Parts: sequence; structure tokens; C-alpha cells
Amino acid sequence: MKNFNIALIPGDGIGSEVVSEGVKILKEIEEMDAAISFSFAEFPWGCEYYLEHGKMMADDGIEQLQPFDAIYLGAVGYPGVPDHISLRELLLQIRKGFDQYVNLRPITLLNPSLTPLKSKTEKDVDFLVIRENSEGEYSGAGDWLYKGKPEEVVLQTGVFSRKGTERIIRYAYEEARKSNRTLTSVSKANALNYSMVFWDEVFEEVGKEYPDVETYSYLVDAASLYFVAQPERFEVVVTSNLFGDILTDIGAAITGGLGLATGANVNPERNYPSMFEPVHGSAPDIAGKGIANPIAAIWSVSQMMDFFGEEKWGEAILSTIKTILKETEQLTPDLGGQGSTKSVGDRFVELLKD
Ligand code: GGG
Repeated sequence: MKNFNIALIPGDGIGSEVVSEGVKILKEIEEMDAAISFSFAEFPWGCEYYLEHGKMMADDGIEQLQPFDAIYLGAVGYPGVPDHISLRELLLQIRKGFDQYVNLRPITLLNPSLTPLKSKTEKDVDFLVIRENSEGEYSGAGDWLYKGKPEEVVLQTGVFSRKGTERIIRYAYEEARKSNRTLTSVSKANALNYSMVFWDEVFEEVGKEYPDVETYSYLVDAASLYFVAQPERFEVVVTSNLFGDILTDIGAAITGGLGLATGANVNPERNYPSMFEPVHGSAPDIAGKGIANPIAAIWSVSQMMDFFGEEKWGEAILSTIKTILKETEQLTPDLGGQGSTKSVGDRFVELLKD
């Protein structure tokens, strides 16, 4: 019997609503598979915690999370707490604290009716974005000088270390090699004359070790256009923290919206827990209404199962997502249905059992 110890951080807004449905799926797996069990511990961190304690998580939050096999996170951010505090002091803190330097975001069209793109099918939109997740434009380095004065200056520094850049690019080459797919690097060396020139050089240098991998290199503006106009160009994409964040929202737009976008924050060396989360935020406009789409959060459970080496369950969840997406009426309003967060979760369990 394998027991997986999971830290739950539902976070803000719709975070707790969608995480409940993901946990429902995990409990169902436990029912159906005598060889697997889960233990859960919930942490009340987020914006409400901030308003009470002046911080997004406990001072020793990273130490508290360390013993877990995985972290399952809902969403962060709520009106009343500045976004740069809620994001940096919880989500980014955990990514950095546990060296989760790989962010895996699949851009997969699971049902052709979901894309706003004309004449694109499932096979045209099926790729993986590997986003650098520990430094780059989100390093947090910078300064705010002469605040409020006419000479006010703000600096936000992108940090691209040799170690950080090489390891994410190498991870992407390995992934492309393993799955026999092409690898596309997305950068912006014509304008960012230090960081992105360096990125391109490292991409080329590391590539010498992978002569079998077919590669492409695009500027981020061109890549944004191709994501929409010719997504079939992409198989595995590697890019920086900021570009990956933006490009994967475009990816969500072409595959059915943020309600279907998932992300795994992975520490590949497994020295620390990895974290699984829907890409979407806390959606204050619909929080508490019970209509948030739980499918992205459920897909995160599939990524978690793959990460645990339980690919059988990862695939079963993904295949059930494909099935439920055919039942338009049952889905949440963002996908044109009349279902609720809970009814989608309940129906999902029924389908998973079949
Ligand atoms: N699901 C977690 C969440 O709330 N994400 C919102 C967000 O702004 N994420 C930015 C990022 O992934 O770097």
C-alpha cells in the first residue's frame, strides 16, 4: 500500500471550491484502488490569513510543508490585498522555497468544439509549455527610488543565472528527446540584449548534446501569433518565467479557457515537494456562487498522479475529462452549461467509476 501525504492550500476565492472537487476525485481513487491511500492536511493560508496576521502564510510555512509528498493549491489573490503581495508571498514563495523550477503547462485541445480557432482539431493543438519557474523576470529583484518625486525611477531586474537557465533548457531537451517531439525556445533577444541573448546562447550550447532533437527558436511576439494562428507548429516549448505565464494564458484561450488550464510546479530532483494547481486565479466575480469550473483543478490531480508514478490514474482522469467535456449541458457556465462546481465533480466521479 502506498500512502501519499498531500498538503492542501485552497487559498482564496474559488480556490476552495475547486480544490474540494479535486479532493473528491482523490478520495474516489482511494476507494477504487486498494494499493493507494492519501492523507491530507489543510493550511488556511491566503488573503484572509493575511488580513488577520499581516502575512500570507506562517513564518515557518516552508518548514511545515517540507514533509509532504505534494502540495495541492487552489488560487491566490483577493480584493483588499495587493496582488503583488498575495502572489509573491504565497505562490512564488513556495515555488522558490522548494526549488520548483519547472512549470509544466499542457496546451491540449480535449474537445474540438472548445477552440475559437477556425478549422483546428485536437491534433493541431497538443503541446507542452515548459516554463522556467524560479527566477527570470519574477526574481523580485529591483528598487523603487525617489518615490513620488519628479525623478522617480523604478527598476525590475530579470535574473538569468547560468545554473537556472541551463537546467530548465536541459529539462526541456530531455523531455523532447524522451517523447520524440520537436523543441521550440521562445525568447526576445532582439530587444532584451543581455538576458535573452544569454538564453539563446545557452539553448544553442545545451542543444549540442541533443543533436537528435529538432529545434526551433522564436521571438515571443511571433510565438504569440503562432500560438493562435498555427498552434500545430509546437510540440514542446521552453521559455522564461514571464513569457511562459503569458503564453500559457493564450494557450488556455485556444483550448477552452482558464477553467481547463492546469500547471505542475515541479522539483525534478524530488528533494522537496512539488505543487499542483489550476492556472486560474481566485475569480472574485464568481467566488461563492458555486459555478467555478473545477476541471482545471481536477486535471492538476491527473498531473499529480503522473508525478507519483501512478500514470494509470493520471490517464484515467484525463480520459474522463474528455468524456465529461462532451456533456455540454452538465458543464459550468464558462463552457456553456448549467452545471455547478459540485455537480461537475459528482458527475466526474460517476464517470471515473465506469
Ligand atoms: N492557481 C494559482 C493562482 O492563483 N494563480 C494566479 C496567478 O496569478 N498566477 C501567476 C503565476 O502562475 O505565476
